[in-house]
Amino acid sequence: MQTLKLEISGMSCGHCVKAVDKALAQVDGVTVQSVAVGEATVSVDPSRATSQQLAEAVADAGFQVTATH
Ligand SMILES: [Cu+2]
Repeated sequence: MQTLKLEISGMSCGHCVKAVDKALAQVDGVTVQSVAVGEATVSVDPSRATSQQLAEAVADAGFQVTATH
């Protein structure tokens, strides 16, 4: 498992946190560790999920991943 920290723009409140949490949790191979306004930390199985898939899931929820590290 690999730990990734995502920087996310467009988040402003607890509803955003919940929406991002839900979006990331739905990606196969991802375990959400924590989500706060502007950032999320996840554990990823690199053979099942890519950072691109994480960015797409966040984008589908209406937010934007600005950096992954
Ligand atoms: Cu919000």
